[in-house]
Amino acid sequence: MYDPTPADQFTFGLWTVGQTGRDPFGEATRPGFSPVQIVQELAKLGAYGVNLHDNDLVPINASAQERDRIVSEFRQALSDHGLAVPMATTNLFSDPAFKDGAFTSADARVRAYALQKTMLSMDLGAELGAHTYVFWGGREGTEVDASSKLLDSLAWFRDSLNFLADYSASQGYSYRFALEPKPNEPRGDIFFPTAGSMLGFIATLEHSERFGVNPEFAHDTMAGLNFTHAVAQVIDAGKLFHIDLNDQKMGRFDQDLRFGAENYKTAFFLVKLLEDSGYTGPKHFDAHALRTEDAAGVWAFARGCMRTYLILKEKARQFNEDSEIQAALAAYRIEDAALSELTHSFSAEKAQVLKAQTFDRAALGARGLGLEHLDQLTAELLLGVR
Ligand code: 3MF
Ligand code: MG
Ligand code: MG
Ligand code: MG
Repeated sequence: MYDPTPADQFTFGLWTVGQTGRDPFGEATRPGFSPVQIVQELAKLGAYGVNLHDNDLVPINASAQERDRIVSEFRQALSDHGLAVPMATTNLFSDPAFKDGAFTSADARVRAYALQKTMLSMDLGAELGAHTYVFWGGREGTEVDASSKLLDSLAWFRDSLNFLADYSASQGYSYRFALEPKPNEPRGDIFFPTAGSMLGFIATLEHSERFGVNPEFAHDTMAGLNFTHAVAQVIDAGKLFHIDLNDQKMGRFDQDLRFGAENYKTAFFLVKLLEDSGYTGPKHFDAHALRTEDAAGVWAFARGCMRTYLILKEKARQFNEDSEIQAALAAYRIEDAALSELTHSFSAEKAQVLKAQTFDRAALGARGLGLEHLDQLTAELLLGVR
């Protein structure tokens, strides 16, 4: 039980299980794996696919011949092991050229290079069968606002995304674009820190229907925000194009912990939201094993991400079928057909009737909602005693 299969649509990045334990204060603690080894191992574990940045697969200084050899070896491994590449993205953050941003650099040459690099990476992703293209603007931000580029940066970013959506269409690619917000790390202040700010920006794009959000559990959590609430808003906007699952202690550095490692309850409500709302896209684990781990620990990490998702999915099913929990929910929510009819859309008559209505304000305020009981039932379900 709880063994994943490709039908569960779990994916990992080459950069996630390939991470070697290097951090800003210390060297690698394990050698990592080649892309082909990663494909083999993920297939064994029951994953659906593997995602990549251009330079996770092809080194930034590879010759055209090297590139073709690496890509054809990788494609062979994918087809041998039945793994998909549903999402691709560009590394616009590692190279020093991007130290002050890619699409929002104040240097027109850097902005042009970022566009060129992204087009080539979109070609690579399309060759591997990707349908989702992610933009994480890790270096799009500032430390020094005396640089006076805030409004220009927004315009440059918009121009770049408009350009790339047209490029995609001109090539006949099927891409939908998913913009990934993050509030901090690695810049002092990153542009578009939240899902809501991405949604606002998307509405200003020429082909906004091609653009959605790629929210990440750790990103909202590091800022003390409620990730499940952010995802609900993205779903409501019809913009949940992709999702990055992991975990994080609030207020700490970017930890990228195993999914469900830290915040069981939030993870549960997130899985329940995804399952109940009928999200059918891939569930991507953007996380890595702890620095303490060797190769075996990396695969224990990967297996753990998927198992925890499936366990929480089963808990969500139990929650929906638990008669005591459902009774508590029914008691919490008061339905009134006549009032709902009055309030769900405006008419002058309805406004008049509503203005004349009397409400027992004291009784509304005095009513106990039963949420302690409901929350305890949920806790007992999650702790395995129901
Ligand atoms: C950083 C991230 C990124 C993005 C990736 C695109 C390196 O915190 O989350 O991972 O997810 O660049 O998917
Ligand atoms: Mg992240
Ligand atoms: Mg990270
Ligand atoms: Mg991410």
